[in-house]
Amino acid sequence: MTHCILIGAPVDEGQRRPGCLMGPAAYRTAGLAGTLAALGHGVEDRGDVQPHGIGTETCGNPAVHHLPEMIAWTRALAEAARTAMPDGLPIIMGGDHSLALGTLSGVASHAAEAGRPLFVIWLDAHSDFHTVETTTSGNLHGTPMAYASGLPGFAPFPPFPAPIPGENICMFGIRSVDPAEHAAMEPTEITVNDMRALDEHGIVAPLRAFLDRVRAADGLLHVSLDVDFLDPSIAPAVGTTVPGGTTFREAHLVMELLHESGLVTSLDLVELNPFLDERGRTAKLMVDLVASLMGRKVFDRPTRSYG
Ligand code: 6HN
Ligand code: MN
Ligand code: MN
Ligand code: MN
Repeated sequence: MTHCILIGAPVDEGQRRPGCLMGPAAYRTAGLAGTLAALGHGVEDRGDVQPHGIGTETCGNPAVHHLPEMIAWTRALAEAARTAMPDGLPIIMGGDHSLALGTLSGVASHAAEAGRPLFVIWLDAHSDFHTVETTTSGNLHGTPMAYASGLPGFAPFPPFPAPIPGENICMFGIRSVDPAEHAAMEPTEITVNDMRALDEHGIVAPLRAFLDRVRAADGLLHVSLDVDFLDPSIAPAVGTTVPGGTTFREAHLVMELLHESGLVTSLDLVELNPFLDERGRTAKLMVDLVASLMGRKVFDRPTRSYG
């Protein structure tokens, strides 16, 4: 049994399609807390985080919008994640992916304090490896993985507390990378399992290989699940749909393997835009994926195969 700590992060300022701020309410409406409790877990809902002390910071890239708001969100969410870590498994209900600027900061601070290495699994159509300087959309939800890697180009933000080495980062589902992101990732040791690689090798072998490394290093493992990891045909409630995403079973299988590993120590649920949903189906799918991550089985005894 795990103590699950739900944290609402109604962040909408990292992109331009209003609606992600309704995400936390949609997860509550779709029954996330009850689903976790039914699996035997403890559940505590700490409510929604709010940004405080929004400043007047600016940067040299005119495309960037809502910079002071994002810096305030980053501080507030870093604190919420850092203080939740010793108490259980934080599940951050977003909110767009810029919230990970904060949650990764908080989790990295905690890992440094605990003297354990931090590993990240990034489940996304996108690599989110822009800096404040390179983003052409100006949407800061496209930046958290570069921030957490300690890249320069985040000047108005607080320095990332304990940059995560590329060897400790593994991406799955990738199928949209901008040229500047590609150039920035090129010299790193980040494992990018793009959809081409998953088509050829499947998702199991690369995921198991990474989990083995987390276990060997006694690492903490943060999972960041972007709705657009999933194919838009099963998960329409997202502003940045990209065709050719993971299937229903591929996504559940990732969650089931993560559960069996017993290694996950924090989770972001990001980019759900309930305004774009169809009768709550994407919110419900995301809740069901969390259920698989937290131990719901397709069948509750070993599967027998008949040959
Ligand atoms: N996400 N690379 C594009 C941009 O605008 O920088 C898309 C970013 C998507 C962000 O997946 O959270
Ligand atoms: Mn993302
Ligand atoms: Mn994405
Ligand atoms: Mn390359």
